[in-house]
Amino acid sequence: MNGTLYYSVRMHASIGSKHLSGAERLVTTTVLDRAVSELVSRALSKRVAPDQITVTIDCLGAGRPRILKSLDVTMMPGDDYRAARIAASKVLREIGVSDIPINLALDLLSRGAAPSRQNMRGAILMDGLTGGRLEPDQERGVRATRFDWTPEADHLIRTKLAGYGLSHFRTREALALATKVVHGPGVIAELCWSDDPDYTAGYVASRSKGYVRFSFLKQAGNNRGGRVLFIDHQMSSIQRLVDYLQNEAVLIDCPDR
Ligand code: WAQ
Ligand code: MG
Repeated sequence: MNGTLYYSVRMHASIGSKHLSGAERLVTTTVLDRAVSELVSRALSKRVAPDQITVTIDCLGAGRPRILKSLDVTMMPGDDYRAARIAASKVLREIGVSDIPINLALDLLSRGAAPSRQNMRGAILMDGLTGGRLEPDQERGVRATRFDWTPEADHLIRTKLAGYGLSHFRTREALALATKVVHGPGVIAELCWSDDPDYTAGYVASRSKGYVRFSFLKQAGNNRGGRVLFIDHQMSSIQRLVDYLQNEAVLIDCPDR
């Protein structure tokens, strides 16, 4: 063996042409088969059985991934999603996002952000000043891949989040994704809530404020959700950001190590 090899593992499950679930991992050879089987179990854990599960494995070679420290988590409790959206807007404004993009983002995520009014599979890239859409494909969006916790941090973050009463895999994965994306070139902030009707939590993330988590950013039973990355108006190369989100391998470490 010539050093540790890293693999990107992506799972996508669908029913007909409809997206059902997806997830990504970044692991070394020794845990590759376990990562694959965990992702397949995930695809099978939905209430409906998928028609198709695609698992794509790409060997990224022996280059060491970039290491980023996890964002700190701040909890914003409260079960009124309207109040939470106002509070989330305030956080975004403090980070430097303008009102037009904030309101547009909330509106798009509430109604299904794709032109077909479906949820998108990836994220919207939005100009943080004008609200202009910057992602190359507005139906699909841009998916962040090639990120994961380091094996040590994966263990620590489970314990740490469990201390806040947060044991769902979604929180751990969203925190890793948010940590990667807010370090992308030109990214000011991210807004996200799940498209899963049973999962009402969401967050605003940024390098300065960390991961600000709201228990309710939508009503229970609502199946609309998504992700918006707010981009610096001065950012000249969206392609550089897309390349970072899709291709740069990033491992997330815990802050207190
Ligand atoms: N890259 C970019 N966008 C994505 C990705 C990705 N890898 N995965 C999902 N999305 C987009 C897509 O539009 C989905 O419809 C939307 O995000 C929501 O995805 O407890 O579970 O997997 O603190 O439903 C946030 C709160 C949960 C977690 C987010 O997202 C917590 C969540 P879901
Ligand atoms: Mg989902």
